[in-house]
Amino acid sequence: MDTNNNSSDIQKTPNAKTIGIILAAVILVVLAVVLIVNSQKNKQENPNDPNTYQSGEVEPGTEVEPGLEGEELPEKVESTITTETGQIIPEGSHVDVPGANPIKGDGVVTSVGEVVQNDAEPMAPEAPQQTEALDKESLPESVIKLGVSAAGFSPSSFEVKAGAPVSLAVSSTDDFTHVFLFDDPSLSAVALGLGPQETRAITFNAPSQAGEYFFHCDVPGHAARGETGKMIVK
Ligand SMILES: [Cu+2]
Repeated sequence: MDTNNNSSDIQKTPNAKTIGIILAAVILVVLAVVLIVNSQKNKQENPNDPNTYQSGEVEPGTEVEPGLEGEELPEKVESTITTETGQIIPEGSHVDVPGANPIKGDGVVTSVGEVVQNDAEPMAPEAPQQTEALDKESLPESVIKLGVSAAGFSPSSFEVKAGAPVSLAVSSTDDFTHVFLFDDPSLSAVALGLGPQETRAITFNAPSQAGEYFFHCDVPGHAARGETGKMIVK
């Protein structure tokens, strides 16, 4: 009998040990899970923590505080609108001709709202942009329209108001390529390259200085045969 009791005691002891080990393991697993859940919660609660910050987007309506001087500022985000033709322009501006520069207030600006530079490299982002080829019949009344052919510019002069926005369209009226260009380097970016029978337009700020600004066709030989004219700034 004793031996039987003893043998059952011997069997019980290892069972209790095993249960203890399992319990300890379970507690460790629960602790680990609690730690992981806590660290996840921390990430969600502190999105500004540089270690957990993931999105570079600024929520609409969030005001971006200007940084201290010398600190790199986030790129200025200008509010934009989209025109009927799908052109993205600064809010509060409009275009005279689709594809030309927007006019905001009383000045011509770039697509990001900066004042356009008449003396920039032609086609540089800060330069007034020539439009794609367009239908000259679709141009509004307010646009100044010139034709150019081997016979010269027609009309060969036009008037603008000093400092005011000007939309100018030039058409090739023969079967040749022509290039509209001002003589004065201060207007080097106000240029149009035209294929045969093509019309393109450009919107720019007239010079603030009154006077006569001569232009010509820059295709070799064309100015010499009379493709010249002048813009009168008043
Ligand atoms: Cu020409």
